[in-house]
Amino acid sequence: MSVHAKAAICRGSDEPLTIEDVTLDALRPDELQVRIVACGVCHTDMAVRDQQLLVPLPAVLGHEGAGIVEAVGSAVTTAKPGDRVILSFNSCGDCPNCEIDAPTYCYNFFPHNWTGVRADGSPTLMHNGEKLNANFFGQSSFATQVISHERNTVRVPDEAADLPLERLCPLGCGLMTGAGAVLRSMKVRAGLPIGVFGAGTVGMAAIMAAKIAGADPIVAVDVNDDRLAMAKELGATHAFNAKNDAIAKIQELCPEGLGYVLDTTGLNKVIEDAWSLLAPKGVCGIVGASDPEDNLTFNEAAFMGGGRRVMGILGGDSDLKTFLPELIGYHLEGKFPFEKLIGYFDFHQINEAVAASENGSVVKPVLRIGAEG
Ligand code: CXF
Ligand code: ZN
Repeated sequence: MSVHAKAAICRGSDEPLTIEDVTLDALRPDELQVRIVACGVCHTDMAVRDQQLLVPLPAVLGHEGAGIVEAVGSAVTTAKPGDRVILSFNSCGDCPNCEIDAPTYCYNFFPHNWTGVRADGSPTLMHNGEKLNANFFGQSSFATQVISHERNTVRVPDEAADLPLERLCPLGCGLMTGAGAVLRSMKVRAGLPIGVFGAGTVGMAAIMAAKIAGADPIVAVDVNDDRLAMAKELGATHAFNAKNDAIAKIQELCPEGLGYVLDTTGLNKVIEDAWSLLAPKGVCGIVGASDPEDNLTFNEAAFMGGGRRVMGILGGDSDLKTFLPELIGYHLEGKFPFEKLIGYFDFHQINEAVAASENGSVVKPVLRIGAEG
């Protein structure tokens, strides 16, 4: 029997998203049917809408879904109907990086996440009797029902039974990316200074994680004073407005240099300035999406002489099945209060939610798509 659903269809930057009727394909053995309760809005959704990221359109986007499992394929063992799950990116499970539990760098990331169809080329969604691009990050969660895969579906641990899915959903992208950059990719050491450039979801998650790691001082840099105030609430010991001599102020605060800098802006000038602040053996992590034409320039002597490193980071090196429960654990202990970033919208307000993300009025918009109970 076909499963019918409502999904927000994206046709490009000239048109608003529209919620329309769609039909799900039959489940494959390693797939799950999930009834979506909520989904976060991430800048990567807009990058596809604007075709900076070439997922084919029209398509159903959304990659921070959370919901309740309705049905599972014959080979699925990690979740069963009725389970509460968080959805994240998909990966192949067989390549050299998946083998070492580094799936964000899956050799086959593209076919498993960004082609609009399954890795074998088959569609997961139909619209008016025709194939509709979906399977975005193995989910396409701007929809009431989705197909996900065993590898990108994480069961919510029982200890978190009281936490609403509408709060947990952004763990699957922005939050794990920022926290993972600090805790997993750069492995920030207690007592060393860190600078975080850009105070959006990723930067704020990095600041909370830097506090968990014991970094000191924790310096936030942004152009928006309200964001800087929030960064201080979440763990930044210092916050400087980039328009107001932030680099000189950081040099004054940490004359020996910073152990770590993390760029979430993707802007060349910001990355080069941040890199110039590093102490010997300092690490510059880059998570911000940049212009594909951009190249960075570093002084080679300072790079080699001080043993400095520049590290590209995808998804915070998150291994989903271990890292998402770890982050939920910090949240339950009160150390990862990411609920402060979230603003809620009803599903039909999806275009308002996208606007709120783009104009910066809400750090992490989350769409309420279905009831939890
Ligand atoms: C992604 C990039 C690839 C790994 C998971 C997170 N970012 C999405 O916005
Ligand atoms: Zn994302």
